[in-house]
Amino acid sequence: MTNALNRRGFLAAGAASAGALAAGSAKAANPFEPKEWGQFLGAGVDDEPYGTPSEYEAHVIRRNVPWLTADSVSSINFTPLADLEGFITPNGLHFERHHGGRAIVDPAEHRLMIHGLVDKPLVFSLDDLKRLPSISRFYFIECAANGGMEWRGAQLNGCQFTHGMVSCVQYTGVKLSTLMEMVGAKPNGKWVLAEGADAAGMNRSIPMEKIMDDCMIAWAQNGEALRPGQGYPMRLVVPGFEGNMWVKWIRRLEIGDMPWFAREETSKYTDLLEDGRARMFTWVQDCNSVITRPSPEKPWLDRKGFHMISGLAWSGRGSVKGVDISLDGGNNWIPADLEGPVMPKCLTRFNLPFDWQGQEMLIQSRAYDDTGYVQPTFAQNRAVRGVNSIYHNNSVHTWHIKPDGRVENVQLV
Ligand SMILES: Nc1nc2c(c(=O)[nH]1)N[C@H]1C(S)=C(S)[C@@H](COP(=O)(O)O)O[C@H]1N2
Ligand SMILES: [Mo]
Repeated sequence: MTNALNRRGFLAAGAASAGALAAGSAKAANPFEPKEWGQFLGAGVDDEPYGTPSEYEAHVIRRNVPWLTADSVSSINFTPLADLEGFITPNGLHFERHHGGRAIVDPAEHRLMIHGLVDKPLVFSLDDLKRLPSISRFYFIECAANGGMEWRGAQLNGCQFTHGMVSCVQYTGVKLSTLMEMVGAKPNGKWVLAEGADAAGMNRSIPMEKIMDDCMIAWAQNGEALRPGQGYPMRLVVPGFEGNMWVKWIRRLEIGDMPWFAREETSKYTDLLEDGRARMFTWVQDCNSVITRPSPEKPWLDRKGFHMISGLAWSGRGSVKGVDISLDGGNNWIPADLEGPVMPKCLTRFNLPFDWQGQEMLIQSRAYDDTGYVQPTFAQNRAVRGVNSIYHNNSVHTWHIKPDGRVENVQLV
């Protein structure tokens, strides 16, 4: 029933499609004809002290949706998932979500204070933190509103907009358990209020259990200092939990015996149900996935034959265990290959070689994690949640592949 290929079949189909390219493309009639760049000396090594992408990659940028928010200061931009390879998000393409704009913080003047139910309140500079034992870990971060526009129906034509509020980098920083040990957090200190130094003064209550488990104060991502948009000089990393709790430009951690819900963002980050009640404390980002190629941005226009169906899966509860692909709107499923390393609370790439002969298809990916949780359909999510939600949409997503190779965002009811 399918044209999914095993490794051997893919090699045969791949060879055929490479041959067809050389013969069929007029532009590349003689690929060995001398080119300008082979005849003149290039720029020297002092030309660009901090490297930037090729000018031919100028379309690979973050984008925002102007009608989504009242202004661009309290707004969001999206990672161009369709153009990325592997599972790491380059720093310049990491999505940004600010409530009060991007703060420019001088690290020499910035401090992190830890106080409240502690034996010894402490104030740390960036240099103080960097002297402590540090770790480097790969984690995804996802805004709770990722996919939120899709609750009532297919909206924007592109996986950048349907799923681009997720990014994944390697963070370097100090474990919060180390800092809690230094200040001597008291046994009745069950909650931690995290507060940012930006104009929004973002703050969230986080259970001490999570803080001690795997939270970090990070000062670097992907090997270099955090970018200003990601909270330079330091941010809170709350692996697997909604992005809103990952306070940027973090300046204060207060330890208390009760949460501060009434005065902070938790009251806003809830999911309004049909009957008017709200679903709260939905901190974990449940298992989710998206096919990034083909997608509206990466249509299969150019040719029939071998293609790679490729995408990203993640789970805030642990590791991605598997991803199944449907080519017929969810009736039949084929297991995709996971591309290692597969790490907990981290993006995982999946691939499925495919021989496309111009057939119309409704393609979907459905991920499951190592807790046994399976990504639900829109119908399953709506049965429990209704359509008033903004947050936490992890429904199985559908791309409609047209006979001419164009790809459209659709929803099946
Ligand atoms: N201080 C501060 N921290 C913040 C925010 C903010 O506006 N101010 N936005 C939060 C939200 S809603 C999200 S989704 C993440 C986004 O992190 P990013 O901009 O690095 O992608 O940061 C969180 N931390
Ligand atoms: Mo967010």
